[in-house]
Amino acid sequence: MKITIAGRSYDRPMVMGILNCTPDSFSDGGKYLAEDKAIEHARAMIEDGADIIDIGGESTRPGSAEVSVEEELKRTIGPIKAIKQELGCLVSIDTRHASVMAEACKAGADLINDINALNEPGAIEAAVQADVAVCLMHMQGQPETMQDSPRYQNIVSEVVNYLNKRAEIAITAGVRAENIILDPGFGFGKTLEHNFSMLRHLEDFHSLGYPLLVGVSRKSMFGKLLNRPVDERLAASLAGACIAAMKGAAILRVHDVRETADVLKVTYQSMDHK
Ligand code: PT1
Repeated sequence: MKITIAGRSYDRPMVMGILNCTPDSFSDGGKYLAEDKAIEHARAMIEDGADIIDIGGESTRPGSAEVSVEEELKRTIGPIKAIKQELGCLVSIDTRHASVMAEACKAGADLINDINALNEPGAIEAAVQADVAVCLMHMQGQPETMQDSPRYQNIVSEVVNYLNKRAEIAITAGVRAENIILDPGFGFGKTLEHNFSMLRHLEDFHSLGYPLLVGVSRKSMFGKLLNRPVDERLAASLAGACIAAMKGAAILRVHDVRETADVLKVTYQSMDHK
């Protein structure tokens, strides 16, 4: 599916490189060192083939506790400005907080990536005001406890219906349909079976007519299936990226940009789309 972000159009799957601006990602050398390292990492990902840099100041992995908005702003706004200025690439802000969305877009962010699908009061208004691309993701529960006992009658139809509802609500409030991207939310309140059902039936998410973003990189769905620690999930993550691309995903959110870019080029070249 053709996708346009900030006036740039793509008909092949895009690579979104993950840039964690959380203190555990960098040694504690103070704000400026952290910012330098963030830019350096972003530059390396662009050289490796990333189309978008996804900047996040709050970990949302299972078990993570919330951080304050002030802290999130401190961690993300500097890097967004610097990366836009120095690298000129597409930048995405990974946040659930309306004020972070607004500040990030003022600083130059081209995409709002919200794991909470614009549910925070003020978030829809921030997205309307910024008029940037916005990714709506499905999550059951909240990161701290979402893996305790995920439950669905029918995982695929429930997630499809939820995303459809959130897209409708956003559009009614003034978000332009062309700006909407949907994400099933792999690992967010889902068991191994739930995650693989969603991957198996990824085509069903196209019925809504929006581009899909998929984030499976290094996730515990692979760790559980293969009994591998997080630093030994590259092959599994690449298989996941290939499958998602073959099933029409528009954006892959990944840690291993260079390897994924190769996989996506081969996958795209082999696909029946031209
Ligand atoms: C995602 C995503 C994200 N994932 C979007 N944004 C994370 N749009 C952060 C595990 O099971 O998939 N889509 N932002 C990271 N979250 C997780 C969740 C990391 C689960 C790891 C797991 O290991």
